Amino acid sequence: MSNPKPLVTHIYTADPSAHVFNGRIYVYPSHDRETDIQFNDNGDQYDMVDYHVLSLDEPGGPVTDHGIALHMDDIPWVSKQLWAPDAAYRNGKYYLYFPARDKEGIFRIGVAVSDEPHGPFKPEPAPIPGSYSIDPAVLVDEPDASRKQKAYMYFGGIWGGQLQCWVEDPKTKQLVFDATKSGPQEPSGPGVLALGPRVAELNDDMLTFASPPREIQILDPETLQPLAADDHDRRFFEASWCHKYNGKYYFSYSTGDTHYIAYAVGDSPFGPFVYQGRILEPVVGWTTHHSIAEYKGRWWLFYHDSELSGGASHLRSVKMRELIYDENGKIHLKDPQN
Ligand code: FUB
Repeated sequence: MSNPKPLVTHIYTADPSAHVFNGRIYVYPSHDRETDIQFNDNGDQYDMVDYHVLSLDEPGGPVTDHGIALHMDDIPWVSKQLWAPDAAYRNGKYYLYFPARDKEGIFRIGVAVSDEPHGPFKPEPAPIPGSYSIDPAVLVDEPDASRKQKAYMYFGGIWGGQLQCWVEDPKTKQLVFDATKSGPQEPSGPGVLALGPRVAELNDDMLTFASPPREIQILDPETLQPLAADDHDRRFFEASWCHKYNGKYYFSYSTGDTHYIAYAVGDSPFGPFVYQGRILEPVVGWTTHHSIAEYKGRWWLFYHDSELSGGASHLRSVKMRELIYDENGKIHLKDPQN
C-alpha cells in the first residue's frame, strides 16, 4: 500500500500528460486555481488561465517548474477554461495541444509551438480546423512498414466536455453543435450505445487534421459489441490516452461519474479497442485523469487527486506511481492503491 506525494505543492496541477524528451521526464498538466465560480456538473469551476510545464530527471527526484509556458491572454480565439493539455515532439519542434472554450463558449482544441520542451509556446491564431470537445492526447507512432511516421490525436469528453452536443446533420452529414444538449447530459436507455472518444490522424505539420475525426469503439470482451451508454462503470467519459506496449495500442480513459481509469487494447491506432479492466480506482476528488509513459524500461502512471487541497475537486495535485504488465499484457499498479 502506498500513497505518493504530489510532484509539486507550490501550485495545484491536474490532468498530467507525461513524455520523455531528451532523456528527461516532462509533465504537461492543467494549472488549477482558486475560483469563486459556483460548482456545477458542467465543470464551470475548472477555470484555468495558463499552463506550466514540470520536468524531472528521475522518478522521486527534484521537480522543476518551468513557469508559465502559455497564457490565455496570448491566445486570440479563447474565451476561458484552459483544460487538460498534451504535448508532442516532431520535425524538431514541440507542440502543446490544449482545449479551451472559444468566444461562442464552444470547446475547441488549439495548438502552440516551441523549440524547447518547456516552452514558451507560441499559439496558432485559430483552433485546429474541425476540432471540438476536450482532452487532446497525441500519439506519435513508430514508423510503419513504409517507414512513414504518423501521429494521431485522441480527444473528447461528455457532460461539460460537450461531446454529446455534436450531432450529424441528416442533410449535410456534417457535425453541428446542438446547444440544447449542453451540460451534464449523455445518451441513455435500453439498446443505446455509449458515445465513443474521437481519433484523427494529424498531418505532418502537426497543426491540422489529415481527415475528419472518427468515433472510436470500445468493445465488451465477451460479446465484442460496443459498450452500452448506461454502462457507467466502463463507458468512456473523458481523459483519453493512447500508448503502445508490445506492438499493441493501449487506449485508457476516465469513466467520469464512476471515477475509474479504465483501459482497452487494440491492433490499430483507430481501434476498435477491447475493454480490459481498471488501472486506477477512485481518488480523492471528483475527476480522475492520467497518462502513461515509459522511462528507462519502467512504466509510470501519472494522475491527480485532491488530497493536498483537502478534497476540493477543482484544486488537484499531480502524482506518479509505477505500473507493471503481467505475462498477458494486463496493466497493474506495482503497489496497491489505498
Ligand atoms: O481539468 C479540467 C477537466 O477536468 C479535464 O479536461 C477533465 O479531464 C477533468 O480532469
